[in-house]
Amino acid sequence: MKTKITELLGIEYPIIQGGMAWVAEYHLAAAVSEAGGLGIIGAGGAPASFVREQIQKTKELTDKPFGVNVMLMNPEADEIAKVIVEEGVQVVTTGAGNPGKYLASWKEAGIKVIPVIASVALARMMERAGVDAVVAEGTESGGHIGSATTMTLVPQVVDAVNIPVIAAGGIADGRGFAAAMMLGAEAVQMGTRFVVATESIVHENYKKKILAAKDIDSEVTGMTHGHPVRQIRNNMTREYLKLEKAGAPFEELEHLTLGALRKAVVEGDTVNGTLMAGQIAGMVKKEQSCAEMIQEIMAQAEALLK
Ligand code: TUI
Repeated sequence: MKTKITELLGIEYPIIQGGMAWVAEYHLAAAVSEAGGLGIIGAGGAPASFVREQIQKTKELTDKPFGVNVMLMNPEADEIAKVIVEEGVQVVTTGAGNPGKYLASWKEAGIKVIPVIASVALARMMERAGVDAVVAEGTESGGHIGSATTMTLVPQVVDAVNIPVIAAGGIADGRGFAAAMMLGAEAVQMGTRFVVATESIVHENYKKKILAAKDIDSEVTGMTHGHPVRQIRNNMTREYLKLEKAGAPFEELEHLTLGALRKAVVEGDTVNGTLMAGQIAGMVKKEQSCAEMIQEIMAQAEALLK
């Protein structure tokens, strides 16, 4: 399927893998790119040296284009921005902030820059700053989120900008893909479904929680201090929300989340770990290879779009 995004990025299918912190490491990124989508390494909160290693390992596994996601709250974001240029990465996505200060150096290096945005205002600002496309991410997504739904955000962003728009949030099969195209998107970005991919290094316990999740099993923590994060309900979210309701200061809550995503992904702690996942987790029912997922989604979408 040809779209403005497959043309821009030189990929076969308009499916992009979300740059999920801890989860989106080189095995997953390489597998998605090899399957014809765009794999992305999620820099998350990692140091720049780790991101460089991840890029080099991805290059060993695939000759196809792949990207790096820069989580802009990372204290080493400046160094990571440089590593991306030095390593000749072809595509950058950004999250949790405004990437304005890095755009000039990335564009000069010929990198395709695609910020993840959660509002029309930021999409417009990014277009004026010269980015190549935007990911419009709805509140159905896992992790750090905005407040607009995918259904409302995508068409409003499509109307507001002339650059291609990639839809994210609540998409995990061919129906969601086709719906995104109807809203004017040129591609989709998926996270939650790829968390349970065979090639995903996420702990089995975490994968099982996604596979067992129902439609209303996620919770949003951190709403009161401006960093809302969607994750599967567990002891962690219950404790967090109790403290948040009681007016606990940001520092105390931050202490609680500190390292909790790593705990879930690496150690498989589903009780006190942060199980980031989108609302579509309720529909993700089987572990498959990235290639199987992409083929299945494309076949279903193509049949529907006909
Ligand atoms: O970034 C994401 N999702 C993420 S980042 C992440 S790591 C993390 N862990 C714990 C706490 C916080 C983060 C987990 N999931 N998605 C892209 C995204 N960006 N969603 C929303 C935004 C966003 C929000 C505000 C982008 C820009 C923005 O404002 C920018 C500004 O300064 O105006």
